[in-house]
Amino acid sequence: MLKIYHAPRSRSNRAIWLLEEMGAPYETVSLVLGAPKPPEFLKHNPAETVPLMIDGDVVLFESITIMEYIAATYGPTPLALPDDHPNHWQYRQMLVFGEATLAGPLNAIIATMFRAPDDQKKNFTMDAVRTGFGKRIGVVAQRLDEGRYMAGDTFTLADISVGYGVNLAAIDVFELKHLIPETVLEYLKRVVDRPAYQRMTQVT
Ligand SMILES: N[C@@H](CCC(=O)N[C@@H](CS)C(=O)NCC(=O)O)C(=O)O
Repeated sequence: MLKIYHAPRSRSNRAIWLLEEMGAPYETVSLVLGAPKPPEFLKHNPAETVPLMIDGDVVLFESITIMEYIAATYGPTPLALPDDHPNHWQYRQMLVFGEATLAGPLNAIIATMFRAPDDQKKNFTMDAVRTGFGKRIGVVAQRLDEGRYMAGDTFTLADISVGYGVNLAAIDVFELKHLIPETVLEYLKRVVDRPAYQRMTQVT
């Protein structure tokens, strides 16, 4: 059975959220972020980042690729827009954007806040990431001028990708929430209210 190495609130949420949306079978191995990883995990992902997925011979450790694999292997699903869909390229772009441009840079804020010495917690990188986030969230707001979701009026993998990033940024301690436009906060509520998201939050 498809196995996800999962730490609650980490990017493994994306994989489990999608599996719950699709009703596909899976099992999890619980991890704690920041704690030592088991040897079989390190063998497959020396970067030590979560998630890791193992499905037979297929081993993947990028959350967006894991979602694409799940949709392709356990679909078809309307959550993945096919190549000939008019919104396909917008869908693909926002799927990548959610991690590469939106959530990825937030790792610098998390590491600095929780791991930097006190005299290094306020630095150029923190300011640069915050300023960058303020611009990048504008892309999400612009998409919502065009439709209810990131690739039109239907919920797709791109919303799991971007929704995870917005939800992470909205955690009060990161001091980014004030940069998120009201329309994006309403969008966030729409996506996290989904029953599959709620079931995902119960997975430990
Ligand atoms: N691009 C990767 C990023 C993975 C990532 O940064 N995961 C975080 C948890 S959400 C992590 O493992 N952080 C610990 C670390 O970087 O050492 C993905 O989307 O899967």
